Parts: sequence; structure tokens; C-alpha cells
Amino acid sequence: MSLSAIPSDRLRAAVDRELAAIPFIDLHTHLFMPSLGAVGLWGIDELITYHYLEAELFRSSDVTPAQYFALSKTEKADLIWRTLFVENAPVSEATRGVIAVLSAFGLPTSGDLKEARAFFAGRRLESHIKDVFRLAGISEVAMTNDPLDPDEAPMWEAGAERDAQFHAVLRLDRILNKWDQHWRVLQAKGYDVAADGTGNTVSEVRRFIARWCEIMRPVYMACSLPDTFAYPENSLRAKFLSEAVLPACREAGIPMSLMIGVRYLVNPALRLAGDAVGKADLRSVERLCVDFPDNRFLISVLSRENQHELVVYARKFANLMPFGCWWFLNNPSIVEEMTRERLEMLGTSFVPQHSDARVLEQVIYKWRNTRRTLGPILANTYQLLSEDGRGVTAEDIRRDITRLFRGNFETFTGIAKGAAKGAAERQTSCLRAV
Ligand code: RAT
Ligand code: ZN
Repeated sequence: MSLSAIPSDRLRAAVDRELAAIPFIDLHTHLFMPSLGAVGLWGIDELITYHYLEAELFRSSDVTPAQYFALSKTEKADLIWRTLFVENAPVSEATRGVIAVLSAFGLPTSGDLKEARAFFAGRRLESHIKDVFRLAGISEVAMTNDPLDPDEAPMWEAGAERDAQFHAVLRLDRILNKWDQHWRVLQAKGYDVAADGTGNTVSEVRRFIARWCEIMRPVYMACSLPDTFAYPENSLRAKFLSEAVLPACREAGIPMSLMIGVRYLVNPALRLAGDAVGKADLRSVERLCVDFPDNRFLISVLSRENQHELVVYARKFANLMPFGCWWFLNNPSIVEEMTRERLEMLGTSFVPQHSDARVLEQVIYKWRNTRRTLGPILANTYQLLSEDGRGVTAEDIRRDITRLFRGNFETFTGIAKGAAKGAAERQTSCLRAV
């Protein structure tokens, strides 16, 4: 490979080539390894009934949420398809995504869903996952694993078979945000906990987390948090976080991911689609980084208004890794703004994106869109650098993209060593199709 500087007019093509060739790691998804198959979603009806599309349905149809949720999965998908794909052009980000997935598999993008349903019914999950990851240009994903999910936890306890393509992530929302509804589950499992957090509760929560670290071997722990999240604060959440969760992270040598800024269920009738966004006070993040210098924090914030301060905090604290353009931010216009801002202020020391896929095949369109948006941004950055007097080589570009979409995650979570082994194979086997 050439070590010489790339001429300006070829920078874009060079960036696109590297973006296509490097397999990314997807740092946050709601996908599951095959042995947890019962909780994993895939296929056309799941794609169409994604909650992002459910929210859009009610803007273009007279159906009420109550009527919609009384339908079967197939009826729901048919209604959304008719409303958002046939009676309207699917121009929104989430609807376009379904079209991109259908195209990726050579399926019709208009008419009815018959052929798509037959196609997905004929797929075998394990080989389908491999095809989907190849089309998405990813080698691994991080799951979201909730030890208090009554469907998921028993499968882990029964020794669910591991799959190197899926990293476990210990998700703690039920403990940190909904303790009043879940403390009895811990109690029933033999932990000496109380509703008000007194007595042995904190040390028992820590014991519970340590136990689940043994079971899941997570690459990080995680929690989503409201826009009102505060630290320090006189609350059970702040107590559990500082005295149980963060010590457990230190012990396991893994980061804590905080996803801040959700306004939960502003419209409860919409269920999963009923959450909104609010601006948070990021001084909590500042205090956490100051008070816990031996912890590492993966941070994503949901409000566009919080993005600039997050980047500034990342300049102050090396134990803070900003990641992703989360949920309502994952649209080209906002991804572009956020990514430029991050590159300009942090260089390549952040993780630009995760997919948040809930349905397996979504990684195909989400990562395709990320590559499409990132291409011009990176090319423009290199163009400016060239103009300023430092020629850019293909090796520079490859190193930067690898760092952004693999290395920062591997280093920050500490999986770098184990991961180095498989890297060479992945480099040659992954993706040409995007
Ligand atoms: O993006 C989403 O699908 C949201 O519903 C949430 O799952 C969010 O990403 C989360 O992890 O809490
Ligand atoms: Zn998520």
C-alpha cells in the first residue's frame, strides 16, 4: 500500500474505500446471540413494527394506539406497511431503512409483503446473522442484557452458549431506575435487600452485580437515565451507583455506560414509542468523572443541546468516552453536525456511532447510513489537513477509521488484547457489499 499523500480529488474515494473495508464494532444494540434466541427479534414483521415506525404510524393514520396494540403482529405490520410505505412515500429515516434492508436482500420494495415474509421464513438464524453482519460491515455487536428480565435471565443461569460475535453488556435500569418494582426479585433470589435501601442492601446489590459479572462476563455495564438525572443526589440511585455499581465496575475492570436524557413515557399509550427527550444537566457527568477517576465512563446524551458540553467535558476527562448519536439523534442532519463537532474538538478519540438496532437486519441500513454520512465529513477533514500542509496517506485514513469504529471501544473496555487475535481474519473476511 502506498505511503504517499493522496491528491485532494481522490480523498473521498480513499475514505469510502477504507470505510467499506474495515469491519466496525457496534457498541450498543438490543440484539441477542442465538442461544438467547427467544428474546431476539428479526425478520420483516419485526422490522416494520419497530417502535420508531409505530410512532410515525399515528401521525398518518386514524388508528388509535389502543386499536393498534390489539392487532396481531402480522396485522400491525400490514397496517404500517400500507400507511407508511404504500399510501405515503417512505422518506423518513426509519422507513427508508426498511427499504434499504429489502433491497439488500433483493426483495420487492413495493406491493405486498408476501415475498419478504416467505424469504425470512426460510432463513436459518445462525447463517442469517453472518450474512447480515457481512452486509452491515460489522464484526461484533454489544448486546443489552438485563439480569432482571424474566425471559432472559433464566437462559443465562442455564449457561447460554456464548458467541464471539456478541458481547454481553450488564444493563442495570431495573436496579437504578425502578428499584421499588424490582427489589423483591433480588430478595426472592436470596439477597438481603430492603425497599428503602437500608441494612445490607447496598452491599447485597453489589454482590448481585458481581455474581452477574461472573455469569455474563460483560464488556461494560449500562443504564439509561432521565433528563433529570443528578449526581450527587440524596437518592437510592446515586447511592447504588457510587457504592455498588462503580466499585463493581472497578473490580471487573470495565466501564460504566450512562445514556442520559430520556423523558420516559410522555405518551404512555404509545408504549415503547412513548419516550421523548429532555436536556440534562451535565454537571453530574463532571462530578462523576472527578469523584471516580479510576472508573471509565461511556457517555451518550440524547438532547442535541447537550452535545457540545459533552465534547468539552471529554476534553477535560480522559476517563470519559463520548459515543454514538443516540435514538432521535441518529438522522443524517444531526449525525453530521455532531460528528464534525467531535472531530474538530477531540480528533479521533471518540466513538462516532452505534446502531441501537432492535431488529437484527436494522444493522444493515443503520451502518450503511453511518458510512454514507461519515464519508464526506472525513474526506473534508483530510482535505483541510492537506490544505494546511500535511499530506494524508491511505494508512492515515485506515488507522483513523479503525480507531474510531473499533480501537477506541476495544481499548476503553479493555477487550483490546483478546480482540487482536481475530482482527486479521476479520479484516479479510468482512464486507465489500456496502
Ligand atoms: O433507541 C431505542 O430503541 C430506545 O428505545 C432505547 O432502547 C434506548 O436505546 C435504550 O437503550 O434505552
Ligand atoms: Zn438502546
